[in-house]
Amino acid sequence: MRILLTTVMIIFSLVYGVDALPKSAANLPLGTEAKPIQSADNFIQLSQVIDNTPPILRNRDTAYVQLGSNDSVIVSPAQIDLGSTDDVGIDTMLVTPNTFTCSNIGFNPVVFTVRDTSGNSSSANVMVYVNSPFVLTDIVDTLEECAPVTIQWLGGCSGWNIDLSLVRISPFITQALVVEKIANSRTHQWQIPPKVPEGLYQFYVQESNKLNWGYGKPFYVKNTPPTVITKNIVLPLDAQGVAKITVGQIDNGSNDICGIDSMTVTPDSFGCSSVGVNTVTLSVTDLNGNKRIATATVTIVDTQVPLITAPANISIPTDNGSSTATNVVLGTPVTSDNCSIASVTNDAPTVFPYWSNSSDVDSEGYSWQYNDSTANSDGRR
Ligand SMILES: [Ca+2]
Ligand SMILES: [Ca+2]
Ligand SMILES: [Ca+2]
Repeated sequence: MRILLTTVMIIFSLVYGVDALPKSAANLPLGTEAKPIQSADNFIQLSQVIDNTPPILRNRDTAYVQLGSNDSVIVSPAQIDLGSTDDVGIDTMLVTPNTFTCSNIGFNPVVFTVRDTSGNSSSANVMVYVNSPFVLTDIVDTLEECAPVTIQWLGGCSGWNIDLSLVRISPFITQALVVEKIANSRTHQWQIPPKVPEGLYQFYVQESNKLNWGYGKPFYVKNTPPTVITKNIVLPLDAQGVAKITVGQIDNGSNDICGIDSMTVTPDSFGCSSVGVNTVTLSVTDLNGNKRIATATVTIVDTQVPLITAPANISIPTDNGSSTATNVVLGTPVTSDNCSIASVTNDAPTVFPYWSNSSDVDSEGYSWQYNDSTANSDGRR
């Protein structure tokens, strides 16, 4: 009978394999290794090997994770495991704790546990580094100085204090040009500051605990000179023969997005020699030191006519034996003008006829003519 059973089991094993051993062997506890062994007396025995060996851990010392858009993250065992093994089989892997939020920014100790199918387990202390990096959304490739810009970023936790910096990356400088502190926001309206040198920049966002940061896409800051608008003017010389202009008389609304630092006009002073059309240059400099010029015309006019007061009438005797007079000294007229004297002339002859009364003098007398340097004239008898 025993021989018969043995024969049946050997045949059974050969045909169906170990898994198909009789029910009493197949239902051995999980992790039990069952194999047929032939003993000296030709009997089949069932040998049980109990799994007392815990899994062999292979894991990271530190796992780095980022908070999601809901400001939390669940760490999976796969983010820590590097291929842990077990002689029989792994049943479960656990990370405890496995859920992190904004209050866990930085290093967090966790326990990584691997359990085999027999209930043996191995554990390791692991650090989970939680951060919430900023991802700045793209902005345009080029921004003009002083241009308004909307900066938006993902990441970070609500309520964080943010340092927003404008960083020049080419030509490289080590310091952020501008730092603004922003509370509790993921968007910020800003303006490219004035006096920013042209170059490649990027925005840099950093949370005040310095653990979380993010860069935006590089963009070029371009400086542009002002828009210069002029107007032409007509200007009279004053009583001293001088005309001065100010930038306000030539400027016709020049502007710059950053604001204007200074305006000059040259030349700004005119004299009698400038009567006519003159070209002036208006130069406008913005707050960033960018300069642009434009010209205008200043037409100088001399509206002040010269004044002449003829010398007093004179009565002289005729030359001896003659009815005329020669070598008459007429005197000097009194003249005035804002510009210089071009000429003082009279139409008196060298030989004066005889006039018997003053009415002849009034009707027949001679005139003085005075011309100023700007071609104005005055005449007096
Ligand atoms: Ca095991
Ligand atoms: Ca400008
Ligand atoms: Ca004059």
